[in-house]
Amino acid sequence: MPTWNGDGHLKVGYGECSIENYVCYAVAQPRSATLTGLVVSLSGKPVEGATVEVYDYKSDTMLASDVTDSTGHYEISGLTAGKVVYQKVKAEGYYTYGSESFTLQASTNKDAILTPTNYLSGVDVLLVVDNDGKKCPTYDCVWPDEIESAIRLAGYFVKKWDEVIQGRPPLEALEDVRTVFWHIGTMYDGAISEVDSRTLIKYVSDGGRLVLEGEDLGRDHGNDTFMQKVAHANYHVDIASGKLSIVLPLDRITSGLPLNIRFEHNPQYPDGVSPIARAFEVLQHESGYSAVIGYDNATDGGSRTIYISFPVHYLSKTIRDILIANSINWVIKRPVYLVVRGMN
Ligand SMILES: [Ca+2]
Ligand SMILES: [Ca+2]
Repeated sequence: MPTWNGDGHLKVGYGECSIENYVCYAVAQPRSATLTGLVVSLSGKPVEGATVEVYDYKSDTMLASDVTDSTGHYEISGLTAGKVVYQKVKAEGYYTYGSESFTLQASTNKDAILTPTNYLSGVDVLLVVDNDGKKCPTYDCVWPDEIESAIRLAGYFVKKWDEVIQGRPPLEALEDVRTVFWHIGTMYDGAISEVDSRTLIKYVSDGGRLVLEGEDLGRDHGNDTFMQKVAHANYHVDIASGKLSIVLPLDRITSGLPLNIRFEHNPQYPDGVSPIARAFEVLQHESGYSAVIGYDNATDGGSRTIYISFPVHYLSKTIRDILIANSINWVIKRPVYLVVRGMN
């Protein structure tokens, strides 16, 4: 128990500490905040009658809402400045728009672009371009066109979902397609945000099929619930250098790949990870850490996931195309033998 010395010093155990530098702050009256914005469709048309909801980011509870007018505008007043919130926008015929978190100022403007639900009609693979991390190295961060072309070459109908333009994809969008490829590349510091993380945890626990790619997921998430339940991996190091080798040579995920794979260009920060219980290693870095991890709960009606802890951009096109095709085929569980035609 600290006791006063009577000379401006506190006696704590055998030592003393000064309180001369302590300053008292008056508690400021919270300032009110107003949120305004415009809601348009992906084709740029204003959306009338959309419900705009503001949520407290931490507790995920709704604070206020408004409905857009005939020009697509909304205005929500009576909010508190300084509060960290995010926004959902709902309208008939569109996927729910989810914004990233932001701090309310006295006056904040937030527009939203809604993706129509027919955007994903007949789509096999949704390629989520997670380009909204806070940081990116000085070079490019995402290369969605390379991945899109590999998925198309594998015979699938693929559509991109650009997070910066379309917002965070809701669970319904992920569940409207056969599988999701979540591409982060070299983005870091919050690419898989709390909003994305909640969606993906639910998606995988609902039995979703997912390929996850990014060199700093582990660096950003450590060993949190997302890493355990979605990536199915433990994180060890930010930079796991060296070429790759195949751990499962006869597996469908590695079929057609050479036993040793050199990167065409060395990635700078490939995460070194290892599989958690029930997950398994597919490719390994020379340093001994896992580079690709698979997880299969499909026999119990659950999910299948592949986590690639480096940017596939750094592989040669040939290797990249094979790895992506194999990964999608495996998570979708496409039959090994195609239907033999002309047998009737
Ligand atoms: Ca994101
Ligand atoms: Ca890393």
